[in-house]
Amino acid sequence: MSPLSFPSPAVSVSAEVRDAVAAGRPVVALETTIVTHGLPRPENLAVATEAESLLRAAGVVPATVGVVAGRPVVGLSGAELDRLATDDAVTKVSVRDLPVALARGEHGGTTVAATALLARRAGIGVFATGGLGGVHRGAAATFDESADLVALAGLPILVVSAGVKSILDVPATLERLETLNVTVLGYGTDTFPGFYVRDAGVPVPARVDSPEEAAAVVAARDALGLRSAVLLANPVAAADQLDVDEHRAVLDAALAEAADHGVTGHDTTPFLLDHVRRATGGRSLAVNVAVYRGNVTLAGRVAAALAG
Ligand code: PSU
Ligand code: MN
Repeated sequence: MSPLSFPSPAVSVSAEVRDAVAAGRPVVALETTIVTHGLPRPENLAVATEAESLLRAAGVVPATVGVVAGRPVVGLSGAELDRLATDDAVTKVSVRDLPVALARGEHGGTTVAATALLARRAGIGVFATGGLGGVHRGAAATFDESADLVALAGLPILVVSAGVKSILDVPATLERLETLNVTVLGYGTDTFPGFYVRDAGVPVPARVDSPEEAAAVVAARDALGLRSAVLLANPVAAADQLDVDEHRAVLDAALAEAADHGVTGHDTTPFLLDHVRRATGGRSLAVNVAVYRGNVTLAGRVAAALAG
């Protein structure tokens, strides 16, 4: 068994989430790096709260995950979510950061990797995010690859994501997902989505066209005893995507400016995303929110299909 999926008593699970998991009712986990580091205030809290409301309206229990004063929580209260969204001293917590955040009593927004780990510990099988982390451009020299990919290799969860942002190396990300035994499904598409745009130009290994088909793949994985994730790649609605030519031009300009300024390492992603946000007059933010809503809604439908 992967060390990532070893049962742990250290996780605080809300009564609502615990009861729903125990009764086999649909539950969807939500991450908080999108709240603490992905979206600006005050949209961050509004988007996180709306995601929970969308799930509740569909009869699904939301389980927002984060670290509050050194406590890993699955099913944050409204007050806890508010605190993560507004406190200035909140760190970005991936799996390697969890021990430090816990030992020091810190607040943390959990990445896909850390959220999936904690959600699995609480028995949750479905998780919605905006964009998964992936392989960075230039990773052959820098080794900069998100821990999200490795985490998904050892956690039997289904993650709904709009692919990965095209600031990453999309073909390399799909190659790594293959190596890591992550089952990748395109939702109503034959090509992997590029977050802001429906099509990143790389084929997906398999396509499903309904929540029930996705749920059947999860059930087959579980019947086999496989411990790896299913990634359900859900493209943004055509009406909501960034204009494809604008997207390409903005991305090229952002990459060129990053190279000009000698931006490297962990500064690269914030630099590129900030450039994209400014260059699109804030439209990238609207796309980000539309992407997230779509993924949360689809995750709720898959969770319902699995529970039913
Ligand atoms: N991609 C996005 N928005 C995000 C993230 C990724 O489009 O907010 C966040 C997610 O929480 C993801 C994390 O798990 O960044 C990946 O960070 P890193 O590449 O440092 O592992
Ligand atoms: Mn990194």
